[in-house]
This record gives sequence, C-alpha cells and structure tokens, in this order.
Amino acid sequence: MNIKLTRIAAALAAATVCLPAAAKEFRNSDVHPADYPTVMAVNYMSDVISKKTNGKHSIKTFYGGTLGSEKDTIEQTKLGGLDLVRINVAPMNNICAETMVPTMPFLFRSKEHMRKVLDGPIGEEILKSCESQGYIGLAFYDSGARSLYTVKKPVKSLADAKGMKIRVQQSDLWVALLQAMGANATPMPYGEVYTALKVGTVDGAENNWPSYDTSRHFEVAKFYAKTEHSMAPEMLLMSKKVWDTLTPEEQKIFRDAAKESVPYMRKLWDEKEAKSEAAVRAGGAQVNEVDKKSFQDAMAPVYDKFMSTPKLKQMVKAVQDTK
Ligand code: GTR
Repeated sequence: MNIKLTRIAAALAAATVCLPAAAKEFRNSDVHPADYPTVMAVNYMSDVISKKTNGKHSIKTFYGGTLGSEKDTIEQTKLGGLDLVRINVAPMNNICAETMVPTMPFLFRSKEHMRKVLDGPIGEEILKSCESQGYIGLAFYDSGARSLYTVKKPVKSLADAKGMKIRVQQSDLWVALLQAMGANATPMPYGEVYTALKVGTVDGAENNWPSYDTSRHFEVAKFYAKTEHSMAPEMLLMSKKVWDTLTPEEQKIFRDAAKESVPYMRKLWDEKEAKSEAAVRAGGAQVNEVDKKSFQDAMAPVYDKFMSTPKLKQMVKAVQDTK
C-alpha cells in the first residue's frame, strides 16, 4: 500500500472508532416477573438513558427467565448475543473471584452495612473485577438476606439441616456453604426449583422473602427458617463487546443511569420485602427463628477454602472494618 492509501486507511479506522453506535434497544435478561424491583430498576435506567440520548437508546428487559437461566444468559452476554444481564452475584462466583466476597456467609451485619460497602471502593473493585472476563459491572442491587425453607419439616437448629437435599445456585461456593450446614447441596437453575420442591427432587431451597413469594415456593415449601445466612446482592452487567461499541459519552450515560437506578431500586426493595413477608405468612408459611450462632460457627471451612488469597482475605477484612 502506498503512503497516501495507508493514510486514508488510518483515517477511516479512526473515524470508525469515533462513530457513535447506531440507535438501539438494548436487551436485558432477568429471571424475575415484570413488577419485581430488579426489573423495574432497569426500566427506570432505560428511561434515564432514553431521555439523555434524546430517544436514541433504551433497554428492553426480557423478564421471567424467557431468555434462559442466569448461567446461560451470562454466557450469552459474554459473547455479545445479549447486551445486559441482571443476575445474582452467585453465578459469577466461578467467573470472577471477587464476587465471592459479598456472597460470604454472615459477612454483612445489616442491610445498611451491605449498602455502605457496595456503594464504596470495595463495591467498585468487585464490579471492575469482571471486566477482564468480558463484563462491565454497572450496579449492585439489593437482594436482602437469604434463608432456608423446607417442604416436610422445619429447620430449627443446624442439626436439622443435616442430610437434607437443598437446592443452591450454580456456584461452587454455594455448594460448599450448604455442605458446611451438613446439607446435601444440589445446584439447579431458579426456574426448575418449584417443580423440584413439588415432586421431591429436593427437600428445600433458600432465598429472600420476595423470591420465596413471587416464585410461589412458599406454596410447596412452607417451613421458612430465618437463617439469614447470606446477603449475596444482585448485579447488573453489560457485555464488554457491546460496551465497546458505545462512545465514551454514551458509556458515561449508561454508568450514571445505572447508578441512578440504585436508590430507586432500594426503595422498591424495602417495600417489596415487607409486602412479600406478609403475603407468604398469610399464605401459610410457617416462619421460625434459628440458633444463628451455630450456623455461623459452621462456616469457617467456607472462608478457609474460598477466601484463600491475600487479596480476598484483605477484602473480607475491609468489609468487616467498614463501620
Ligand atoms: C433470587 C435472585 C435471582 C436468583 C435466584 C436464585 O433471589 O434475585 O437472581 O439468583 O435468587 O436463587 O437462583
């Protein structure tokens, strides 16, 4: 190629890089129903984006798990087949190690503690950690505390969980967590849990009030033991492949809109938690307290096995030191 042509090619390449992405309705996936706080938060984010881009960009959420399980949609997002995905941190645990930190059992002391950590530098570090794996971490959303629920008999102490077959999310850490309780942990996509509880493939599962309610799991597993063993939050991720097609200005609009959706989501979350707890109690759920300390004490092996590097250990300490 002569010099002139090379210059033209270079100029064209530069122009391509700077060209703004074409107008687009970005696709997001969520396993929850249309009125769940996570789905409504991304709708809110979409409105903000649409306003700031004069209607050029928006986000459509395919809710109710129609695009697949969290594990599958995470893979599609990496490839750019899906633009965004709203998931729990759990299915990211095997992909970026830092996401294990906010999953760790009994780590957060309260909702306020969790929010403070995730809004601060540790939260940012975790969101950033997924970038090298092909994901742009845009936000954390609340997911409350997860507790055990069972079909045939209540769990009142650690001993009661022994040998029970309990569905867990698709994460090695989650398998170990339930094993540490003495249970037989069975990883399974969320959409299959209702039937598994009903036909007896599993004896129980674990989740927060809103999921226990909206999934109707409370109809088949009515014993809810307030173990509150993890406050593993939700995440909103964008495909790095798709992200790279946005201009820096558009990227900023997406980031800011995601952050703006967080307080909105938290307000909806607080309301939903209270409503769902009341709904499942009215629907026949039998709720009991447990000896939390015995559950907590059983978690040491989980920390030893998964918080194994100096970096992860330091992150756990930084969380614990956050006042
Ligand atoms: C819910 C969470 C979902 C999914 C589900 C599960 O609380 O919002 O993203 O992780 O639990 O247990 O699979």
